[in-house]
Amino acid sequence: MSLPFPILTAEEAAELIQNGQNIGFSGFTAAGAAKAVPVALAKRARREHEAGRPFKVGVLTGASTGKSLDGALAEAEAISFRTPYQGNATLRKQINVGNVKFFDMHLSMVPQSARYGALGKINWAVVEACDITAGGGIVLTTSVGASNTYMRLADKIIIELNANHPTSLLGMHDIFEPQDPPMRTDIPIFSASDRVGSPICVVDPKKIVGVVLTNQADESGAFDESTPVTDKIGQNVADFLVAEMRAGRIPPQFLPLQSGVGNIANAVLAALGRSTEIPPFEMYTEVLQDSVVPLLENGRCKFASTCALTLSPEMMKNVTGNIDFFRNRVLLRPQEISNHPEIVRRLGIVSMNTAIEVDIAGNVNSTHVMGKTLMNGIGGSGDFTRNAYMSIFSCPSTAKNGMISAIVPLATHMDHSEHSVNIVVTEQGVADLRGKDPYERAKVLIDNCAHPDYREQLYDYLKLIEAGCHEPMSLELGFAMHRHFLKTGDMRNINWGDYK
Ligand code: 0RQ
Repeated sequence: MSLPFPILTAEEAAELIQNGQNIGFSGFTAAGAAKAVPVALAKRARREHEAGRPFKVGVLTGASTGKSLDGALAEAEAISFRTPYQGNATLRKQINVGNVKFFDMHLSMVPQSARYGALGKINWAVVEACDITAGGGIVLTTSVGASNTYMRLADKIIIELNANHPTSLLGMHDIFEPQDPPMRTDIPIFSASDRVGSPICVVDPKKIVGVVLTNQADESGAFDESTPVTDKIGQNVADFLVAEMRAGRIPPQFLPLQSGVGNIANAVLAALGRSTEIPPFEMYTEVLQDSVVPLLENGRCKFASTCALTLSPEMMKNVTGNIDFFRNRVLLRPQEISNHPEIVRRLGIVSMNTAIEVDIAGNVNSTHVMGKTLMNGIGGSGDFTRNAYMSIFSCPSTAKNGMISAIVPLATHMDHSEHSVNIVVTEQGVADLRGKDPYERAKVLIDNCAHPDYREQLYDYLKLIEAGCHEPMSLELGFAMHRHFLKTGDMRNINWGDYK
């Protein structure tokens, strides 16, 4: 291929980036994440550190990335700040001890915040592509994330041209970036399959300072085997949605689904696919995981609009091996559009995300263990939850071998408030919070979702709440179960009097 751009090695590209600069990387999950340049940049950072010189960069991405990006840069202690969602163990540790500044954002807001200048200057965009034209037409790979915006805003662009992704991905993307107010208009998406943009990102070719040739698969891991608990959660969600359809609260043609990431989300979708009563459905979501590919193949899922194809390497081969089939059934959109509140509300999406803990009023913590330790981030869960037709949160009723209850008196961190959370599902059952006052919600959450080991003590908490309050809230005892865990290593068998 002959291109009017310098072909650089990853090391040469990394040499161009200076200490203190900010980089907008491609990658929404490990799908489509830049791989070669961040590894080279990490090596450079180590060399600089060994020579006694500081070297850190600001890292902006679409969402979490792969081990070659967040992993390599974190291990080299080369990240000054990071936003948004991340999922890397080393980076998480550095964030939690305060070595890396991290601010969590709703994923739909990232491109707009970058445009408004709230994320600082974007010096570089480092973006993976499967094809590039001489005029600066970039065909992205397995995700869009915020790459279109980063490339437009950045002073300079480095493209990782990855031969592992077929150029036939052309046509799977729909790139659209709204104008900023007061020039913003509607986004004319009325069904999951509507196209409103361009199949390529068009960038100023003068900004492309180099192309790095790579050949590397996405670093998306395979999923854990499902467990009886994740299977039961998935089945509970599917049964609930069938009942909603029978009751006429979901129309017979069904509503588009959004699903978060992880093993639980994968199990939920597998259960929905198995359900014979749920008609073939569409997805308007941010991440497409392995479980959806067979559903697309067998027609259970008719169409999927997403921001990323987060597939294990084996499943990715199915897609690339039958690309014409999938190009007609999958659309990859920028996160600003895949997660856009306007469209989520218009399409009447049923959102399905994961909680760390849910309090008895229905507030959800998705991000911080014991209110203090960051897990991953809010991701797109808030974009969808706040605007969905019906928002569902699921999680196992307990964590850490039963020693932590997911249903607690008061959530130690608030990501999704009781005003946005409609349905909570654990392996124990389903709590439908709609139309219920705070005490009714508390009762249905304890009865249907809490593990039997915790039901009595949660009722004891309710009894201790003084009469005449609207919310079942004790300022003294709200976090007593968490304090009991920190003291004894177990939330069970609390003596509430000890914490008064
Ligand atoms: O710990 O890793 O040590 O085993 O949290 O929990 O049950 O394996 O579930 O992988 O789906 O992760 C909410 C973190 C769940 C994730 C969260 C511990 C538990 C385990 C993982 P180990 P599971 P998952 C999509 C949209 C963000 C919100 C969202 C997440 C580990 O789904 O980041 O959905 N969601 N965003 O033991 C202590 C508790 C715990 C707990 C779980 N109450 N206390 N530890 N764990 N509950 C993202 C994007 O937009 C891209």
